[in-house]
Amino acid sequence: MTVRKNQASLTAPEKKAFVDAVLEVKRIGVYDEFVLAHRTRFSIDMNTGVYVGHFGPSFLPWHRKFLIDFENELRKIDPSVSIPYWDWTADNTVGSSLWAPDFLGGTGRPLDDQVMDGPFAHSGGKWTINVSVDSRAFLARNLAYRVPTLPPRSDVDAALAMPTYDSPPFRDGSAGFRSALEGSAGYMSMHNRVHTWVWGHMETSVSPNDPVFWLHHAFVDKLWADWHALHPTSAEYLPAGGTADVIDLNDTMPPWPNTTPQSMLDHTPFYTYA
Ligand SMILES: [Cu+2]
Repeated sequence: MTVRKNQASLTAPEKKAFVDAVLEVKRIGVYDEFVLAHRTRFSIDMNTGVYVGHFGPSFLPWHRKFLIDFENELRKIDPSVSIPYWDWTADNTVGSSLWAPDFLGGTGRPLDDQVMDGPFAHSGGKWTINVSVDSRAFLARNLAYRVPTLPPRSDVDAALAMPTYDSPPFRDGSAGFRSALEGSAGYMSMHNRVHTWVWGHMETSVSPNDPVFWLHHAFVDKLWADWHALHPTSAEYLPAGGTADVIDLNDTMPPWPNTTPQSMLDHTPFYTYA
């Protein structure tokens, strides 16, 4: 049984087990396949106008499947591990235990944003950036640099209160829950704002190079589940069919051959939230 927990409530051994599993998935080369898959998808999303992983309704089911696949790789290493979630409305400072050296390490140094402590510091020898968009071999962050604050709970509650999942034209800025959660006001709101707040690799198409990517998206995923619980009679996903250049409910989502939004609506066969 896979139970995803709030990262703030993890015990020291649970943190170590998660970190060790991530480092092992990295060591065997599988981690970088995920970074590459995200970069590839982001590039197609940006350049073709066919929005699958980002900027459209399938943002949520695409990332749900992406996290399930990654979690399965972690659990091949250690079946006790699951992806924790980071509630960035609560643990919203640079001093959060999330950024301590026994977990993800802290912000980057002023010179070049290089993360200098924790298990993912380049100097530790276990975390070289191989799939990138520039020449940096080290993990980079600059917490609270580009935008000083993380999204407030009031923004999350306002999104959760919206009764409609998504609406035409099913793109960036469409009315409804999905777009509000993804960040309809551009790179300074909601899910997008969190990427910007972390900065460094998290602000690029190779954002999964920073392990906080998984914790961020686990919380975004939990908010989708929370939204459904608040609106049990709303369509859990839209559009239902026949929409050009948009992933409809029963369309397959690349790169997977058999994964549709419909197949991702119920997360409970895969994991539950503590
Ligand atoms: Cu993201």
